[in-house]
Parts: sequence; C-alpha cells; structure tokens
Amino acid sequence: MPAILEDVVSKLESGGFNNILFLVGAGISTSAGIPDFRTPGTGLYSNLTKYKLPYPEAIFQLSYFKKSPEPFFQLAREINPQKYNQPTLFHYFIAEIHKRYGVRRVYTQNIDTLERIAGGIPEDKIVEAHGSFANNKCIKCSADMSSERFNELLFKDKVVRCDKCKTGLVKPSIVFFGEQLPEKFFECWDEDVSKADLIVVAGTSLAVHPVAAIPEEVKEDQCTRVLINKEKVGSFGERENDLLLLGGADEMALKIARLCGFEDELLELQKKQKARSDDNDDDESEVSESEHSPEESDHRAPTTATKDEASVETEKEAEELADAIKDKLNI
Ligand code: CNA
Repeated sequence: MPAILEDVVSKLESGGFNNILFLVGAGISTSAGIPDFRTPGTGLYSNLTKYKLPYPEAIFQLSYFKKSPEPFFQLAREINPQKYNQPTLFHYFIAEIHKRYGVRRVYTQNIDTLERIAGGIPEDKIVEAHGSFANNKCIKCSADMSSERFNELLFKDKVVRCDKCKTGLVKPSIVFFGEQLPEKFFECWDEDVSKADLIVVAGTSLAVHPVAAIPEEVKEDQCTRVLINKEKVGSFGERENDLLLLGGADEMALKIARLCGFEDELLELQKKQKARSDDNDDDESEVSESEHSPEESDHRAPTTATKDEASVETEKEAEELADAIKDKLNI
C-alpha cells in the first residue's frame, strides 16, 4: 500500500522524522519565471534554436564553451539571478519545514541560488550539487571574478574575459556536463542517504546523475519517499513507502502547509520577504540613480516617497501579491 499524505503529515508533526532530506530541481523555480530544461514547449531545451547548437546539451559542455562561448553567455543573461531573484512559495516551504521540524540537508540541482535568497536554511545544510552563479573563475588562469564584475561584463560584452590574464573565458561555478560535482556533495552523500527517514523530491526529472541516484539509495525499510512533481519520475511508486503528489510544487507546498497548520505563516513569510526585497531594490535604485545621474535624481527627489511611505507602498503591494497567489492557486 502506498503512503498516505495525512499519515506522513501526522508523523512529521509528531516529530517522527529525524533526518529529512530535500532534493529539488528546476521545477521549483519555474513559478519565479525561470524556465526548466525538459518541460516540452516552455523548457530551455525546447527553445534553443536561437542559439544554433549542434545538440541541446552543448550549451553546458566545456569543450563546446571553449570553442563557442556566446550561446552560454547569452543564456546566462537570460537566466541570471540578478534578473530572477524572487524565491517561490516552495523555497519558503523548505525553510518553514526546517524551522518547524528540522531538515538534515537540501540537495539542489538549481543554479539560481534561490534557496539562499529565501533564507532560513543554514549554509552547511544546502548542497548546490550543480554549482551556482555565486562564484566565477577564469578557465585559463583560475583567477576569481566577483559576481558584480561578472554581471557588469556579461551585460556589456558578448563574452566575459578575465581581468587578470585578459584572454581566458570566465565561467560561473556551474557544473557543466563531464565536470566534477562539488566536494561537499560527496562529503554529505553517504551519511545522508544512510540516515534519511524522509526524502522530499520536487521539481526534477531525475535525469541527471549522480544526483538522480539519491532517492534510489535511501533505505527502503527506513525512508518515506515523497515526490512533488508535475509528472512521475524515477522509480517513484515502486516502493511501499512512496507518496506521489503530482502537480505544481507551490500548490502542493500550500496543501501540506494547510494540513500542518502553517499555511498562513507560509504566505506571510513570502509576503514579508517580497516586501523586504522590493525595499532593497528601491534603495539600490535610489543609490545608483544618484550615483549615475545626479540631475535625474535631483529632478525626481520631490516625488520620491519617504522610507516609511515606501514601506507602506511595498507592504500594500505584498498584500496584493499574496491575494493574487491565493487567487491563482484557488484557495
Ligand atoms: P528538468 O529536467 O527540466 O526537470 C524539471 C521537472 O520539474 C520536470 O519533471 C517537470 O515536469 C517538473 N516541473 C516543472 N515545473 C514544475 C512545477 N511548477 N511544479 C512541479 N514540477 C514541475 O530539470 P532538473 O532540475 O531535473 O534537471 C537538472 C538540471 C536543470 C540541473 O543541472 C540544473 O542546473 C538545470 N536547470 C536549473 C535551473 C534553475 O536553476 N532554476 C533552470 C533550468 C535548468
């Protein structure tokens, strides 16, 4: 008999899970506006014709990047975390589960750093298995480049070259096909899979190894496996302790939060973070406007709201956002 959601929730609430793992993929970030890879029609692999690649995976292959770096940099502009920096409800759901019940580890295949931006999960618990846009290195001389400088060059030039050796291409610390995964992944793997008693796999096609092996390696007699995804993937459904929640990640997160009694807190958390980040965006644009264009900044000064007025504005916007989410999710 497959696991039942209400039973899993009641075990969670009574503290019955002590080693909870999350394994997430691009599907938990699609509602932030970032396309995944493999969803037909909207996924990046369906929309690569403009990059004129010999085959879709070439865009993440080191040998191809060295020869033809433009497609990768074009894609990096399109899915840049500077552009998409709003975590989804599911990101906040993971943080809330950690706050309430404790999470052992979050394995993410995503490179968008939205787990970090959402906050609430200590860094040592997050394994960015395929790296991220957070660090950048020259592939020739290995010099580091800050994200600020990388983005500055990325949005100015066709390709990003090293400030130090001047010729080497600079690549974000995203793991390309054939590259080694970060050491942290291998350091955590053994103990995590042997201790896991609940694994929540969400928004992934489980097509990329070795990450895809994690849900296969957790112990069948000890670990409940929950799949939250638009489609059935991997071997989910073959074990007695499997629970399949097929649908959108945000919707499923809200459903579980409702059963656990923290739905309102979850929506509130997203609302507050959104207000905070809008506030920061306003501060940054005020600074950059006055830095780059004093005349324009002076001109605008009388119409710019005070800090308190701005907060009220963003609070209002955040409330409208929460209502819109509720509308969208039919709750
Ligand atoms: P994938 O192969 O594109 O699979 C995505 C999965 O999520 C599919 O099974 C979809 O059906 C499912 N899905 C899509 N939208 C939703 C949704 N709203 N709710 C629930 N399920 C949904 O992506 P994977 O992550 O499995 O593949 C691993 C690759 C993708 C990694 O190397 C990533 O670096 C790479 N990637 C990351 C991002 C990102 O960082 N946001 C974006 C695109 C690709």
